[in-house]
Amino acid sequence: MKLGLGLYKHMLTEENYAFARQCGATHIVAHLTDYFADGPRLPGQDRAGWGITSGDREVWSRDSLARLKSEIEAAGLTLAALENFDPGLWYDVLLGGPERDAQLEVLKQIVRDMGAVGIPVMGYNFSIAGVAGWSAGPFARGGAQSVGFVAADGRGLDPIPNGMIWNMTYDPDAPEGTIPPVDHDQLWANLHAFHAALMPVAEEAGVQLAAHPDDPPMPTMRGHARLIWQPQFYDKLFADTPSPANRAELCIGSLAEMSEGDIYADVDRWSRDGRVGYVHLRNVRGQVPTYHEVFIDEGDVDVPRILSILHRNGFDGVVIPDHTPQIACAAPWHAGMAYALGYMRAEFARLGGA
Ligand SMILES: [Mn+2]
Repeated sequence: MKLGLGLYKHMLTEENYAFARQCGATHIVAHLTDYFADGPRLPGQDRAGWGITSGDREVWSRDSLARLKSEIEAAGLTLAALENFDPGLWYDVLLGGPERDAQLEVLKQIVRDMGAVGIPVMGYNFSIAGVAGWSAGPFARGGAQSVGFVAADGRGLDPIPNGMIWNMTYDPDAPEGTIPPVDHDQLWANLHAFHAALMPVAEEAGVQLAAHPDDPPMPTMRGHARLIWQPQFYDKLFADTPSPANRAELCIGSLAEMSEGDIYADVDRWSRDGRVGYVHLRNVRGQVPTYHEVFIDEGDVDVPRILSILHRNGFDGVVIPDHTPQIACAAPWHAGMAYALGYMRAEFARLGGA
């Protein structure tokens, strides 16, 4: 296994590459869409969404990807994956809308370019509402600021305005009103169309497409169906599209928040079957309908046991800390990440330098 760090677009800087290396990470997972553009902040603080996306295609061009890869390599790191398509590039793939075919062609070219440049994994979240309904508070050890979900709060139930998807506005001039609800059958049909178009291209390009589970894992959010809101839906996703390129962006925290399943047996099965693209690692206390994110060494998940299972099954991909509580200091995001990376590095050493 390899230790990695995820960086948002505005954080893809020399200083953060040095930070990653100094914490012992060898790999980077890069976000290319400019959410949280005003700086690292607690996701979910802004109920109006994560910003406007221009759907900038140039950022995803072969030249831009090659530049990013060499910049990261010059810093002594490896670019392991890209995380999340820009909502502006695939909203009608998620919605099954009129631009779907044209957008699928764009996504295919991105995957071909990733393969040509040598970026082996594309992480995606096939979700219309995206992250929603979080509240922030002193939920982690010592009153560290973190996020949680309490369904009874009733937060995050408002319908999604036109021109918005996955928490981002792709059309600021969209007419008043809300987008029509998508049910489970439609959402799975939209996923199958995406897989049918992309998976053969991904296989040929040597790129894995890695699906993130729903966060929060509720059956619906903001009136829209969720896709992977119980562990059995990962099994369905793999069974429906058996391609070896069909992988999980395995988010341990989101899985722990689900009300069904045995997380250790599930991770064992998926890693034995070669279904793990890369791993998001974090801890959580509780599960839907009420849970709170906590530090990696508190909460319900036996993190060393998860890492032991992945190691035993020969998983040789990248594990990154997912979001962490904010540590009270001048650099709360960095301190939170440094804490999680140090913990993970010690666990890797325990496993024999996994
Ligand atoms: Mn995650």
